[in-house]
Amino acid sequence: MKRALVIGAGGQVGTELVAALRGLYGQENVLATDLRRQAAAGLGGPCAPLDCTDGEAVLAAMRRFRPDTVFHLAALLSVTGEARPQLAYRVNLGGLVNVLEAARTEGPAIFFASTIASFGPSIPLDLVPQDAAQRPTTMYGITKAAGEMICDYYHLRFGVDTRGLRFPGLISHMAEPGGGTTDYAVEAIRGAVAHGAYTCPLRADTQLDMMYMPDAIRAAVELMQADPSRLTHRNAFNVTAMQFTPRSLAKEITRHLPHFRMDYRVDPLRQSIADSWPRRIDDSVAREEWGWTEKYDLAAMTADMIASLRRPKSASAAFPTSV
Ligand code: AKB
Repeated sequence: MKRALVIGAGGQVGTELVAALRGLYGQENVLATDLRRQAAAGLGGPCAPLDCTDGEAVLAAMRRFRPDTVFHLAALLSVTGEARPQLAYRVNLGGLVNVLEAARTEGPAIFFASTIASFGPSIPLDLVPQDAAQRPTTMYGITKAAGEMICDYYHLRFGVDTRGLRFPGLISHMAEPGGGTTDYAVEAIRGAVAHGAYTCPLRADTQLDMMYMPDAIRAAVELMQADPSRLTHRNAFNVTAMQFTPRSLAKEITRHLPHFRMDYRVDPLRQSIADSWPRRIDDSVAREEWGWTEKYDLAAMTADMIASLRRPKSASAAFPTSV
């Protein structure tokens, strides 16, 4: 990888991925694009507005910039996807097909961000294996499960180098998440630092897979750098770093902020989404095929999040420069 195009760069993952890629490959070799012009411009460096549902615009961006790798991150997440299912379908699937079609002629490798939400409640939800049946019940999950298959199709049929990760809930302090069910974890830590309290929309015992953003960024970059001859799977790898419940997260936060209080006002939509997702996925295939390993567990993530949120903004903007 030498030159990367990031689509959906202004989101929670894109913000940190762009910074990491620019640290690795040079500012001028990473083009940040987003539907919202300001979101891409705010990252500094080369940027452009881009709507992934506009196939001609996607093709033109690839022709102009000539990336060898495209990180396709633009998507509506689980809660927003239930509020606007038709839009989620157009952006999450239509946008992906536009990216794959352009890649077919322009040749870059494609990173696809899939999710634990691509699984559904019809399978045992503890230690869900890599190749478990995917029968998601949210529009977000349906678009991501179908997206994985379309990515594999473009690889098998047209030779496009597609690779993807099933991200768990992602926790970060730089850009705020938006529209996800697992966002509660970020909101809880932010709430703890800002006011010592948080009202959680999920039941105290709701266990989900999670990952701290530095691990997620490293996972995406390492997967795209992996030797393709080692990859039996492609779209998409289970990856996880920790599992916790709102109750165990609250307990960990109180080790740093003893007066923190979490109370609960369960949102039925978010709870039903969370109940349809794995309590834990098995990521041993990613560990075997390209050496995935996490660096942050619940304790390390919580300590780093709290320290970063307490630091003045400019000092906390330190990006990883090597993976
Ligand atoms: C969401 O909660 O919708 C996302 C996800 C788990 O993919 N963070």
